Amino acid sequence: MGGANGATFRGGAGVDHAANGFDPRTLLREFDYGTVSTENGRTVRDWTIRAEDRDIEVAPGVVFPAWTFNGSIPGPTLRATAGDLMRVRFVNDSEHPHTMHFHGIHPADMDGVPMVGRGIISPGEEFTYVFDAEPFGLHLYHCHVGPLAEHIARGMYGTFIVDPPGGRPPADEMIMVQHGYNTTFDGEGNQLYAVNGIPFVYMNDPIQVRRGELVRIYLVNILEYDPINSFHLHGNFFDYYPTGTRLEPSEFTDTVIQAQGQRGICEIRFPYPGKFMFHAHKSEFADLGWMGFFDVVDGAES
Ligand SMILES: [Cu+2]
Repeated sequence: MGGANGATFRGGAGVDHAANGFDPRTLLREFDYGTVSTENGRTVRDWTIRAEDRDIEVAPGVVFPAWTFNGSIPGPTLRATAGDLMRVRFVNDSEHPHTMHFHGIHPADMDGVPMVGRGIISPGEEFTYVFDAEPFGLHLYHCHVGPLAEHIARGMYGTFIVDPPGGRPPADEMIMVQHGYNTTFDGEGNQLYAVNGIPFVYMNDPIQVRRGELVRIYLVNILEYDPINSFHLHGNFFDYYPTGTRLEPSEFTDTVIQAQGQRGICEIRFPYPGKFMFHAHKSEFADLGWMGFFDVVDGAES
């Protein structure tokens, strides 16, 4: 491929998802509600998350020595309802010290940072983080061990969604975690950019959505070394709910900018069928992996 399409792998070969042990096409719509039980009349959700060192093929032939939560980049999307008790057992099966630091509202000793509460979880050790699911919205979790930039850039992040009481209107829901790979390990920018683990994956396999159906994207920026990222949608506009902690949108737009750690919810309906591109509006990030397509199709509601 060349000419206007560029000498690039964006429309070419993919990576071996099976060998990687995770598939961004599945991860897109995968929400982990945990093991549910009731204690004293209250809903309790339990998860076990393992830190694992893993070699991941991030582009054809490019293997990145990642540090992960449960073997995938990003880690699993945990999901609860406001007021639930969240109990996350963290097992460090990595050769490096790590923590799980959760955003949201919780006591200091559950913050997952060095020298507070249980602090650093050494290789072979474990700790269970327990906290209330609040406030409702979209939140990050990530490792908080120094050098922090490297622990994050290696892949140690994920999201958790706290649904409002009564939930949100029915929609085709998906998670998009914006991130990158500093494959030279010089801490100077990134060589690859992606959403949900693999550059260009939704170019090679467009995300199929239904015409007229509400699409809800949980959008997060955890890109390291480059502080600002963005999401731009072609041929359409969407409602934007910063952090997802209010039920009224703050903006009707086709582009949102997120600094590192920022997140929000985008709600879209596609009036026209066909392929619609989405990408970082920083063109360099798009050219290096952060771009994809929605494929809007007519069809019966499932
Ligand atoms: Cu770490």
